[in-house]
Amino acid sequence: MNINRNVQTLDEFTIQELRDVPNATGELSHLLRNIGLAAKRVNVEVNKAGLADILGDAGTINVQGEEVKKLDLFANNQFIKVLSHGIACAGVASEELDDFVAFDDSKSVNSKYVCLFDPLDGSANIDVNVSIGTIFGVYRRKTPVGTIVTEEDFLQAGNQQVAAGYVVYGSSTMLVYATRRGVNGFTLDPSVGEWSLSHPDIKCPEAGKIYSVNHGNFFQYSGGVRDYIHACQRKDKTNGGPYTQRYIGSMVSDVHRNLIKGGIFMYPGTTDKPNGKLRLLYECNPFAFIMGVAGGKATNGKERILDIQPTELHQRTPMFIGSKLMMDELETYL
Ligand code: P6P
Repeated sequence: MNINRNVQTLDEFTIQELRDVPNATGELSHLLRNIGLAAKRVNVEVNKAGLADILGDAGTINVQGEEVKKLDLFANNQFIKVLSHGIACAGVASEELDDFVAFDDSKSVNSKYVCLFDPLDGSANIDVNVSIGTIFGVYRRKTPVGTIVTEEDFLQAGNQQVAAGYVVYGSSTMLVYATRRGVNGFTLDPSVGEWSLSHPDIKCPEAGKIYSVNHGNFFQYSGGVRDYIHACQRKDKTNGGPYTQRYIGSMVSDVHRNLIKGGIFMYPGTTDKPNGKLRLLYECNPFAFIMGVAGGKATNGKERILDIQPTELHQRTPMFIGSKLMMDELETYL
C-alpha cells in the first residue's frame, strides 16, 4: 500500500484552520493536538492489550517490575496529563472520575476551555479484540478566565460545545473531530506516528440501511421503539427496507460506521433503565455535535440531545442518532 505522504497531518490541518479563522488564538488547535498526542500513547497500549497475560494483568506487577494499570485508568491518566500540561484547558471531567478536576496552576487557570471525555469506552471488549474508543467534547468555560473552574463550567448543554470528537482504536486507528466548520477524520500512520487527514469534510448520508440496537432488550423498549424496529425489518418500498442490523456493542465503532455509511444507532430507555445506559455529557453530547455538523440528527426520543440542560456530570440519557431521514422516520413512531 503506497501511503500518500502529501496528506495533511493533524498538526498541519489545525494550524491551517487557525490561519483561516480570524482572531483565533490557537488554543483550541493546541488542545486538539494534545488529544491527538494522548490518543497515540493510548493506541500503543490498546494494541498490545492482547499480550496483557505476558505483561501481567491489570493491577499486577509485570515482567519489567512495573505496575500494570487497567487500560481505562491508563487512558484516563494520559488525557489528563497532556491537557493539564498544556495551555488551553482549565479542567476536565471524565467517565473514570466521580468529580471534575480543576487545573489550578497559573497557566491552566488562564485557559478558556474545559474538556469532558470517556477515555476508553467499551473497554470490556478489549479481551475479545473488539474495537474500542475515546470520546471527548470541548466547551468554552463559563467562569472568568484566571479563576479556578467550577461545576458550572461542565454542566453545559451540548449545543455549547466548540469541538467534539472520538478516537476508534480499530483495524486502523482514527481520530475524527468536528468544529462548527466541519467534521474531519485522521488515520494514524504508524510509520511516521502522525494523524493523516484521510476523511476530509465527513457528511452523514441522509438515508441509510443500517440499524444498530441491542435486540436483547427488545421487550423492554417502548411500543414506538419496537414498532420502529419492526419497520426496519420489513420489506417496505417506502423506507427501502429491510435494513441490515449491525451492533458491535462498542458505541464508537457503531456510530462511526453509521456516520460514514449512513444508518441509525439506538440505545433507548428500557423498563428497567428509563434513561438508558449511555452518559449525556461525554458520550452522547460529543456524538450529537459531530452528527449534527455532518448533517445527521440525535435525540433522546423527545428533544435534541444538544438541547438537554445537564444537572449532574454522569447523568444518562436515551440516545437515538444517525441519518436525517431515518431519524425523521423514527420520530413518526415515537
Ligand atoms: P449493551 C460499552 O460498554 C457501551 O458503553 C457502549 O460503548 C455501547 O454502545 C454500549 O455500552 C453497549 O451496551 O447493553 O448493548 O451491551
